[in-house]
Amino acid sequence: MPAHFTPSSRVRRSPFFDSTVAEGVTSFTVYNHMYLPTGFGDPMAEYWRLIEGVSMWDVACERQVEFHGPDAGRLAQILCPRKLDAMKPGQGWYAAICDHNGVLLNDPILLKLAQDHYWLSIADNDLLLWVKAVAAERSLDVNVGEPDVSPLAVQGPKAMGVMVDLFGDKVRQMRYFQFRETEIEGIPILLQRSGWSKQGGFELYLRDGSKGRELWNIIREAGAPYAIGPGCPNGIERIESGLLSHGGDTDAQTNPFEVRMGKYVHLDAPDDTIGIRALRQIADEGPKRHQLGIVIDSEEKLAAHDQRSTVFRGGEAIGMMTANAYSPRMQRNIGLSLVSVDLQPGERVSIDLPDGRRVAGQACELPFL
Ligand code: THG
Repeated sequence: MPAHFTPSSRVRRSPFFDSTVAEGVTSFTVYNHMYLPTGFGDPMAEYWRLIEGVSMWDVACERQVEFHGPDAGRLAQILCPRKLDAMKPGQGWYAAICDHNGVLLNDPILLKLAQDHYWLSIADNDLLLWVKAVAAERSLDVNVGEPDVSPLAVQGPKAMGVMVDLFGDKVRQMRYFQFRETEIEGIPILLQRSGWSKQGGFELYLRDGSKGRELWNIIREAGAPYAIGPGCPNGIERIESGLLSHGGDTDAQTNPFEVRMGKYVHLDAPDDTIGIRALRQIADEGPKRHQLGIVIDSEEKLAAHDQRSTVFRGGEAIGMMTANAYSPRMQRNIGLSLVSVDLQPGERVSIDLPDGRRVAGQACELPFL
């Protein structure tokens, strides 16, 4: 019998879990101690649904770290090495949260709900512990915790049609990462123009975990005229688009400059921002690695990997490929890599894939598409 996952209360189920099972989910990973669907049995249909249609994803594992209180704004600025003075309620900003050495800890979206109220919509690690410790050690007057919030993503070129039908024309005016607190058939949600794809779309942050099935069905029904179907954060599209997967594309030494997040780091952020001194020094000396794409020579469709493999130039190990997949739009096998700055776009490399195959390829700038 094949091995299987042992259910445990330590791995949390999303409010949309039962709905994804009813939709025929075939695989999960664990992200932020929660089950995250990774497939519904037809990877190509799921890919094209995202590229040409509209797809709905259980991304409740994008858990929220909430802080509320008189010092919430100060805490946000201490945590995020990006100048937040101009941030207004209703905005979301991408943030490179770093440790004191400038190592990237998480790449959340910071949401400002009010002057004294923020959420961090986090990537995979226990940022809540960090935020609690920082708030306490800096003696800040804030409450830090996790609210009852579960994002559901609606992604793809037809997502706008579904959202206009549900919420009216005003959603067209929403800028990227902008959000509104609203409701749908009495279910409280926060609606944001966002999502981990470059195909456009929205995320509905459900604010009542008992209403997961109801919300899923409302979106399913509203999306029916657009042939909406289930999907999940798509490993192929995100490589094509160069979207960062923290913990996958990064390691325990990665700083934001290495993974194309330099534009979200403001070196003139206040001196008491965690990591800012180290980041100034790294910026001054220049990062030692950078993130490049790799186009693999093979025209045959290779297996996708979400695991690292070593990249060589000549006989010399020069970094790692962190994910690869076959791109149906490019009709090429492509990968993301974190490699020495010695390696420049256009140079030839070889890669030892996790399945033991050795392939050759060429480095290139990101994104691919
Ligand atoms: N949505 C929400 N929470 C999340 C994610 C999300 N938490 C986990 C993870 N994803 C956080 N990481 C990212 C990474 C990239 C983006 C969003 C969250 C993203 N990046 C665009 C880019 O890089 O081109 C745009 C950045 C910008 O314009 O500022 O969208 O997806 N709720």
